[in-house]
Amino acid sequence: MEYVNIVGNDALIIVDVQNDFCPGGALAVPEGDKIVPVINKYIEKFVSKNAIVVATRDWHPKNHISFKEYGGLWPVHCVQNTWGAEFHPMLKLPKNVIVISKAFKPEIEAYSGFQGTELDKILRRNNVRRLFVAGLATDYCVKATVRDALKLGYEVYVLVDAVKGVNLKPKDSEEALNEMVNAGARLASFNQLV
Ligand code: VGL
Ligand code: ZN
Repeated sequence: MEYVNIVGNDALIIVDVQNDFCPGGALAVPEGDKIVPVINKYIEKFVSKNAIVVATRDWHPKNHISFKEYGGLWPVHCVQNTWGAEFHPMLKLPKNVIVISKAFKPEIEAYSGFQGTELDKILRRNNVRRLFVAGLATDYCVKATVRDALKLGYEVYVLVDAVKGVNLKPKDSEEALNEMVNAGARLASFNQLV
């Protein structure tokens, strides 16, 4: 097993761990909340190394294009300043977490945390080269974020024990992980990080 030593300019990217993507929410990922305690362990590890913690959030206006009534695929979810858009209550984000809101314009869908945001600029400013990606959903926003990160030149680790997928089709998450690896991502789990 390959070990990965976390250092101060590494970044943990927590994708969309919001109420609406967890059981009880409008677009629940099955068992989406099960990853929360695992992500909390990663947060502790990254904080202990003085590394960077980023949390992205889906942050839609009420009339967002991704909603069914506006021609999109999804039920209304993650509407700005509602309970559904809040981070899961058990997620222990550190005080200095960097929150990145995305897909906040009515006409623009953004699965990736990089699309239409300052994420790349902020990471560059902090000399970040390696990203460790956790969160929801493996087959949508996690995949899109990882693919953009690789295109932008980051080294990317997908934290396989800290992601969960929607699986509209049963194998979507598995295929998403394969696609990410084929695009250059590495897979890692908690016991590999030191
Ligand atoms: C997401 C569907 C719609 C995600 C966001 O965070 O994966 N999925 N909006
Ligand atoms: Zn969305």
